[in-house]
This record gives sequence, structure tokens and C-alpha cells, in this order.
Amino acid sequence: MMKKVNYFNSTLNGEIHVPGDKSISHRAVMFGSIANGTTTVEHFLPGEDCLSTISCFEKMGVNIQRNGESVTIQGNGFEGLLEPKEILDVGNSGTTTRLILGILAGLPLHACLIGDASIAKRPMKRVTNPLREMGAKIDGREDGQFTPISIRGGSLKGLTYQSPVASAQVKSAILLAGLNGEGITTVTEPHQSRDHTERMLKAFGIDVQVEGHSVSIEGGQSLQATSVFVPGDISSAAFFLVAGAIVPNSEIVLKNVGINPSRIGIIEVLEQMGANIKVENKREENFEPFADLTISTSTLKGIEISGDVIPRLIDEIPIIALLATQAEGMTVIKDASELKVKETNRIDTVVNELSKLGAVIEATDDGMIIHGKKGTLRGAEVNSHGDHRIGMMLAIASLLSEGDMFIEDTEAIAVSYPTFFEHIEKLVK
Ligand code: SPQ
Repeated sequence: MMKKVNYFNSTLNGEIHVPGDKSISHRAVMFGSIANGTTTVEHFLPGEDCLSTISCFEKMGVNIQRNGESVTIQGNGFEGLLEPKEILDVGNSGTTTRLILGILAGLPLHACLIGDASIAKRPMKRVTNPLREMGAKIDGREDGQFTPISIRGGSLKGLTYQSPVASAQVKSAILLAGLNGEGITTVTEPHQSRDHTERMLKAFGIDVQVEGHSVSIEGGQSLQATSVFVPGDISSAAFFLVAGAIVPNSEIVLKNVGINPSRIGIIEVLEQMGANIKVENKREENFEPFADLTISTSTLKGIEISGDVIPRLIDEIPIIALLATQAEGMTVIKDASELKVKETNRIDTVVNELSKLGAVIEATDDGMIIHGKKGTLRGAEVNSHGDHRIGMMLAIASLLSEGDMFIEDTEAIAVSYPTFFEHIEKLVK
């Protein structure tokens, strides 16, 4: 669907609660499904990706009741999962695909996974290869690189794995398989990726050892059901953090946003660029910290974003690119070639779509260079290309773009932020 928006010359003021964290919502359903007992989840994200996860576990016989943002899962341990009679449809969700493969790797079941056109292009050997090394039988298009993928699990041996990429999905898939492996499974990453799996497994009673960038787990442990509160998603909050900083005369308060240290690269970048951002009321539940964030219109300067911080803000790079167009000077983003294997090639889509608005931005092999303050952006016909984060970035860009903006394929936004446009409307004055 093509959506016409024109928010030019508006200000943004007020308070919102962004929806629940997508990574944590997925894990709550998955871990609840393999735990013993009844798990309850509050402030679950009812986005399409997490609904795909629910539907996959329902197809494996798990009783899951959802009432809006509250979910109850009756888990019967790993053994409670049944061989699915139907194909598991993972929709647009990389997290669902890769973590389910890890869960199924150690079970004596056969399952087939399929997703949408974007999932069909995302690399899966990063998980299928180590899971095969542990003993799972996996086949799929191009030798298990792409969906459709079929898996027949079985007895696994523990693995010591040095991951070539910092990826929470790779780490999580291997650790989940390791729960059914013989002995100890250790995953070491080049940089730390988000650690929601480690934190939530602890909440479900699992002993997880973390040392530097290595995480280890001993096979044979079982998960005990618990209650999970899902904090607001910092990756969703990021769109309004940036909007509050770049739209004149604005101030936005974002309540209960997750501030897990492995996710707060966006706050670090905003602070380094000179933004007025406050983090208040810090609290923690189930080992996940959250806080209230306040952002107001700021004078920004360009910076270099590279190295260790990249995994802490990988999903925020599209909106950071827009932020950089409003900063004084140049912003250089490096070491981010993982962007090429997300819902779209996010280096190319960001550069192409922002260029249509008149931004001065170049793609590099592992990131992009953005030249800030090169004149007012102008409305144009743009396209999310089915990528929720690109769609939201373009809608925020319309706040600073003169004239009408026509955004193709805004439906994609429902993957992670179904109430996104309602929240813009609530804040726009
Ligand atoms: O689930 P999916 O499609 O991979 O979603 C994205 C997103 O932008 O929402 C990436 F495209 O987030 C990933 C994130 O990039 C979610 C995730 C997780 O929940 O474990 C981890 C990151 O990916 P990776 O490859 O670093 O593991």
C-alpha cells in the first residue's frame, strides 16, 4: 500500500509507551514453549514477526493463549514439542527461523521452514553449518543456505564454536541446541551481540556462563516456567529518539524502554553527537533493565560509528543515517557489512531512498558516509522495499521534508511496530 504523508513543519511533543521488545517477545514465547509449566508474558509485542513465532509453536502442539499484549504458554519441556504436520511459516522473521532451528536440532522430529521473499534471501548456513556439526540433519536450498529448509534433529554433541560474525541469532541457535547436546557448548563472538538469550535463560533457571565474548551452557538442563515482563523496544524507541532530536521545538518522553547494555548504541551515538537525552527511573525485571527516556531538539555534530558499537545499534543504522543528515559535518559508518543481509540490503536501501529526498549520502563496502546539513529534504516517492525499519525511517524523514511524501509498502511496519503511525499522530502538534 502506498501511504501519503506530510508532516513538514510539525513539532513533536508528548509521551508514548513504545511496544514490547521484539527480540525479548520472541524468546519469551520460545522459552515458554520448551519450559515445564505455565509461562506468562506481559507487554508482549503483537507484531507480525512475533505472531509468526507463536504460530510455529502452536503447530508443534504448544497451547498458547494471547489476549492483546498478554500471553500464556503451557510448556511441557522440549519433549512436549510435537512433530509439526504442517510447514512452519516464519513470515519475515530471521529470529524465528534461526532460533527455531536451534531448538529443533536436538529433537527427534522432522520439520520444514519457509518464509517470505525476503527471508528466502537471508543466509542460513551461519546456523545450519554449526548445527550440522553438532549432529542435526539439515537440508535446504543451496545446501542449507536458504529457505525452504528442512531439519531432522537427533542426539547432539556439545560444540566449541568461534563465530565469524557477531550475531545474537547464531549464538542463540547454537546455545539452544547445546541444551540438548552432550557436554558443554561454548560460542565465542568477535564482538558482543545482544544478550537477551543469556539473560532470559537465567530467568528460566538455566546456568549460563559468560566470560568476555564467550557464552557456555551445559547440556541436559531443563527450563522452568516463569513470568516475563517485556520492556519497550529500544529499536522502536530509536525512531522517536531521532525524531525528537531533529524536529524543531520538540520534546518526547518514552516510557519503560529497554536499556540492556548490548542494545544501547543508539543512546551512545546520540550523546556523542550532542543530543539532549535523559535516561531516568532505571529499573530491572527478569535481568532486563529499562528506563524512561526524554529527548528534545538538539544541535548535532557528525561522528564516526565503527567497531564494537556496531552490534549494539545494528538495527538502528537506517534511522541513524537520517539523524546524520541533520548534523553539522560528516558521519562515517564502518564495520557494518551485516546490514547487507537484513530484511533488505540496508546499505543500498538507505542510500537509495534517502538520496531520493535530496540527502547527500554514499554507500561504502561496509557502511555509508553521510554529509550533514546539505539543505532541506524534499518529499518524494519512496519505498520501504518490505523492510519495516526503512518504512519507519522514511516516515520520520517526512517530518523534515518539504512537500508530500509517498511511501510504498508501509504494511511492512507491522512486523515490529503495528501502532507506529498512531504514535506519530499522537505526538504531532
Ligand atoms: O528477526 P530479524 O528479521 O533478523 O530482525 C532484525 C530487525 O531489524 O528487526 C534484523 F533484520 O533484528 C535482528 C537483529 O539484527 C534481531 C536479533 C535477535 O532478536 O536475535 C538479532 C539481530 O540479528 P543478528 O544477525 O545480529 O543476530
